[in-house]
Amino acid sequence: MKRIFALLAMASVMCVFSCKKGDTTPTQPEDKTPSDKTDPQKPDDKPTVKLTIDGKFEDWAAADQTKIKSFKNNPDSPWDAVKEIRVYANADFVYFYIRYNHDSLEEQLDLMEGEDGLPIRLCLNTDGEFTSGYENYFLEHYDFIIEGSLAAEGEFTDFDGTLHQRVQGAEKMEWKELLKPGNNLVFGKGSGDEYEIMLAREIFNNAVPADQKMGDKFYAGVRFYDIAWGELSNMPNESAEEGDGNGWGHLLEITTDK
Ligand SMILES: [Ca+2]
Ligand SMILES: [Ca+2]
Repeated sequence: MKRIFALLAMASVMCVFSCKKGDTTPTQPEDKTPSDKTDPQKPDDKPTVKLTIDGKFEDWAAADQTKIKSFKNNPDSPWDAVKEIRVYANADFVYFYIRYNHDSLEEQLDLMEGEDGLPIRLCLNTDGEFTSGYENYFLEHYDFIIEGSLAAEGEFTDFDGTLHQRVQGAEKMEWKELLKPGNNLVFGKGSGDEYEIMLAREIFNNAVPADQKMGDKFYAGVRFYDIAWGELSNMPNESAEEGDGNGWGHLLEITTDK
């Protein structure tokens, strides 16, 4: 008899337990629903773009491409030496990616005998005003160039650059040097046909006039030269059959990812 009471008592405890569980079960999924929804959304809302300047380019391929501005060479432009550029900006840095035409790059590196070579100019307009500044090679004027070389003695080297601003000189417009090489403004590495560069916004903004600091939106293009400073390419570019027929394109509009 005791055993029956014990079994009945156990059964009632189990019933209470399972009934309670049954009562609460319908509310549990509802409780969970909001957190289940927000968790997977978080990474979609704010995916991080992580780029490292190491001469490896898997990071660019893995990044959220909607956050990166890219431009592929227009085959009807006067140039073919550079296939693609990409630009990504976060609150601290601006990253540039360059992919050369393999044959053009090989030719340039082969021609370089004990000489520096493969100069580029990063062209920047940071004030949203496009009529002052330098008027050539892009459809918008730009105020700053960062000039440096991507290769020496036939191989890619680390990138270092001088910063110049287009200003009114005593008699004419001229480029005024704001930062010399070794200033840590830019750094870059390359391998194969590709090269990547990182620009430190704080160093740039400390060097330029207060009304031309790099804000959330700015404009960028890249000019490419051969070892004798002949023009290799301008990116972005456009068909030489359109506009003025010189193949100049619009600077890329870059919005900071924050
Ligand atoms: Ca990298
Ligand atoms: Ca301007």
